[in-house]
Amino acid sequence: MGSDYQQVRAALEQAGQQHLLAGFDALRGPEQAEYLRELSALDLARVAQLRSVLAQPAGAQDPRFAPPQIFPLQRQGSLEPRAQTARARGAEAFASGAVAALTVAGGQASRLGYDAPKGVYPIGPLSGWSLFEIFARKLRAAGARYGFRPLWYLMTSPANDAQTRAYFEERGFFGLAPEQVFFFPQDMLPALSPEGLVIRASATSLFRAPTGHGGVLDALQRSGALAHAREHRVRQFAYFQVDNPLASPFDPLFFGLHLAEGARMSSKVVKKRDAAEKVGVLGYLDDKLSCIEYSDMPAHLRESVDERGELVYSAGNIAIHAIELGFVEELTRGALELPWHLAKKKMPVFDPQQGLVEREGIKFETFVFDALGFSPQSVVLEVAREREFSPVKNASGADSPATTRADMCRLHAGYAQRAGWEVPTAGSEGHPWIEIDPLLGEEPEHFDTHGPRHPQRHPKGHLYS
Ligand code: UD2
Repeated sequence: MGSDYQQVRAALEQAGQQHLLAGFDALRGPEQAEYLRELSALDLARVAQLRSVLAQPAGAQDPRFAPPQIFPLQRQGSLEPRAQTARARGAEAFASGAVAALTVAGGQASRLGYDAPKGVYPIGPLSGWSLFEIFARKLRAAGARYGFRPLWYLMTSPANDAQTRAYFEERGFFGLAPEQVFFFPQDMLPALSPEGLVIRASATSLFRAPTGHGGVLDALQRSGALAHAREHRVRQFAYFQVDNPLASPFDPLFFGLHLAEGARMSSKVVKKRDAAEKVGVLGYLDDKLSCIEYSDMPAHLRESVDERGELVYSAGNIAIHAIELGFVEELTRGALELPWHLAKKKMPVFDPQQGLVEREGIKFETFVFDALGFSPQSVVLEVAREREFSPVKNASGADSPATTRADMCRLHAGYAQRAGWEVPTAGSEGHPWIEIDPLLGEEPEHFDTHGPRHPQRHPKGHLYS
């Protein structure tokens, strides 16, 4: 055995991870070389840190949690004038080019069961436009509306980065200039067994998983995206997830309020549909704005209702944030300490004796909303679910392509009605099949000045493009 092997062996033994060399002798020469490269790249200090997280006792089961202060959807008194002023301020910020879009698209789309980057999924009810194409059109629309050239920072993962870039190339960046889109991959981390042993994915590779969307902060910094944004006079990021085609990154009200408040990170919320809905909930946790993930929320908090029978903890996180660039710079300057969240899952584990077997493993993730607690001021803006939130998560049932398409059709039918355009009659699914290109408008007011328009006839319904 060569000195590389000896070195790797010594390091693994010291870290208590020597099981990774089981079966090494049985590998052929090139495979041994490949596996040694993989093992040398393993950050054992990081692994030791993750092991210590695993050894920590679980957090308090009964957090002191209080609902957040919300800028509400139904506005009375001085709030509407405040909203008007904010809209003007947000529009000015967009026009000056100070706000760039930031999308997290590094997830594995495992619940959707889609074997490509989720952003490639054809979600347009009639157009078949992908999630990425819909967002690209929204960016172009915002650019035309406010008179600027939006930049788009798009986080991929090492597993889907090449496919994502190739897709944009093939489709001519959907009418954006290539230099408007900055792709950057997030980090991957090894998964551990419950005993803290690094898991193998095959005879020559380790099991690595994306680090959660909290990885976006580090990845912005490491990839040079943050420096690029600063050079291009970006001051704020409009953050959203790739799974929600109703997200409208450039919302003047949201950014106007965020800027007026001097907030460093702000969030949009919708009223939770019911106690069981799988969204995180925003609130003050020990006086800091936080989001408690649905799976971590104790049942008595989740189900708690007030005297009118309404949910007390109802500020559903739709994962749309305004994030100040300087805030990301500060957070990533030193060691960024977002808390780790552990995801215990059955995963395919390579065992040198038995080959691939299903075993329990643990993935380590950080969540971007945990940065809210570092922001001294934040705006929490309540928005209408039907306008801004319909995520594609599952292959069928709730939050699936079928429900998202139905929501898009209903929303667009309302816009078409407002503009006096023809709306087809509802189909058996209970909604008309209609879709409007975001380039024509994506808020009710955008349709007030439109004259009559003729749809493209589509076998299923009306596509206005
Ligand atoms: C997320 C929120 C939940 C709620 C909901 C709204 C978390 C943990 N939960 O639920 O509170 O707000 O969204 O839709 O955030 N991603 C990456 N890299 C990763 C992991 C995820 O880029 O390593 C992206 C992924 O591509 C997707 C988004 O983050 O766009 C959400 O990830 P998820 O589907 O795991 O989160 P989910 O649905 O459990």
